[in-house]
Amino acid sequence: MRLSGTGAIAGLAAGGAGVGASQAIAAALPGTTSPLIAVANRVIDWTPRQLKEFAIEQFGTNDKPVLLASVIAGMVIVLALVGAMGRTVGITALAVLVAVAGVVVLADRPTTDGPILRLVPVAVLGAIALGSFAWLLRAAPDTPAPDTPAAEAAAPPGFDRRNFLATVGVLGAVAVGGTVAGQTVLAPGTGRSGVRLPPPRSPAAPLPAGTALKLPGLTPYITDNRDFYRVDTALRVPRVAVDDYRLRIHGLVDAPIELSFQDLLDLPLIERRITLTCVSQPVGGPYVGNATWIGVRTRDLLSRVGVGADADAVKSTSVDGMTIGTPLTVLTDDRDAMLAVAMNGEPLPPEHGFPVRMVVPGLYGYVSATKWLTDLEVTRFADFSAYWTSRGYAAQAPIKTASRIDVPKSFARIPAGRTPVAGVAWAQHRGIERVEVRVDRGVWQPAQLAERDGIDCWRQWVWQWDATPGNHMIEARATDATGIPQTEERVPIAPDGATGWPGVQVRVD
Ligand SMILES: Nc1nc2c(c(=O)[nH]1)N[C@H]1C(S)=C(S)[C@@H](COP(=O)(O)O)O[C@H]1N2
Ligand SMILES: [Mo]
Repeated sequence: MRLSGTGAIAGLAAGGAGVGASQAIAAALPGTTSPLIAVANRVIDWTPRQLKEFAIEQFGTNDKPVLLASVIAGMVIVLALVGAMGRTVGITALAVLVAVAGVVVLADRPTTDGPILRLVPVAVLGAIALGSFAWLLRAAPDTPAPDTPAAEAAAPPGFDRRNFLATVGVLGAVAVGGTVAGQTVLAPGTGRSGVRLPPPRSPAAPLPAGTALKLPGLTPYITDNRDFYRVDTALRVPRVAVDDYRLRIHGLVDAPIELSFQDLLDLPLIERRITLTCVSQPVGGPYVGNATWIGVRTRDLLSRVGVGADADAVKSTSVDGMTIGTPLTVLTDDRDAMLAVAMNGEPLPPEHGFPVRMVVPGLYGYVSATKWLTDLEVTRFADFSAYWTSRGYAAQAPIKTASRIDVPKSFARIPAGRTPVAGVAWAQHRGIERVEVRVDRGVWQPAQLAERDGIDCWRQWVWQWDATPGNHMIEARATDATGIPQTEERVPIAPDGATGWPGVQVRVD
């Protein structure tokens, strides 16, 4: 088959306009689903775990833009190819693609809305893409006959190049305009700026003096919201309107309840500093942060619904369909696990779970920190498999004792003489008791620890080193307050968290 450049342009413009229009409609009409996002979600779900881990490691918080860009690049290639196959084949192939997108939309992560409404954007996409493609190529022959002169093949009789390009221009404007409008003016409001947080009934203990060593390059003791790591599978940050927010608590309980956002704010609020860590944190990695959270104790909520005797887990679900399994014990003991509504003094930022997320001291995020939370089901571990558990991760995952060297940076060049080696160490809900440092596999030296601020938070540490010229390897190891050391053994992040001593290589002049 000969491929036609005119057809490729027509396919791209027609498909692009369809996608742009569908993006605008999906944003403007609540309850509808964007086909582009549904397809990209499917790509995330089907991506093998190792590739996801690779993406998180390579792109970190930028893994979503990278994925979306790949999906769009793939779409551009497919549309151009489909168009290049000419009018008849192209129309058929486009129709098949639109039908597949429709199936993907229907199979997308759960929403409460009916199938007809959800299919509106993909239906509009199909109508625009097929209609404008057929219109653009109305005068072009399917495939130029092999003996057609080149000039004639490019511009067959009846084909008006100027008209063609003008139509392509209009379609391009729909593609870009629709996508941008869907992302901006048409995006629904969440009511976040109107949220008034009541003062917590049980405020956090005052921050002890000396929790922060104030060394240049050392991670701040409290992580700013905008610097806080972000890890999730949400391609687009879910936008939950506070007024529509409902939290269901049900399952093996005496009396299921449904609460609005205001209902939660009206309950006694607690304020606590808690360090979160991702299981994807490689040794020395960035996926750990410390914040002040305000929320409702899960213990209060669970005692209100009355938990059945045979339950041992809570399965939480987010608006974007993430499922997370958490042991009932950690949600009902005295560790102050909470449904958080505020982070560092403001309503949760959208990326960190607005309006409500779970925060549990001592457990990795994937088994505890459900963002955009809407459903708590009291159940048994034997009766369900949560998102990451189905992908080879452990069902239960307490945070392992760990430390990180922030200063000096790896491969730094530093002058000889006295120089600080410093970092953070964490072992949430057990507390950090000791950090040691060694140079070139020499004797372990005790580091000085910053003031302790409860066992649920990380601790900064520093060790003064008399650096001598040459290349050196600095390592650190922490020990928690129960005596569990950070092990030297290197294990990967799956199934329940990486271990190993962090090390930095430096050159002293
Ligand atoms: N809805 C939802 N909640 C989620 C996740 C997710 O993918 N979706 N990821 C979890 C993981 S793996 C971690 S480590 C924490 C990260 O929280 P943060 O992004 O606020 O740092 O959120 C948890 N909650
Ligand atoms: Mo995580």
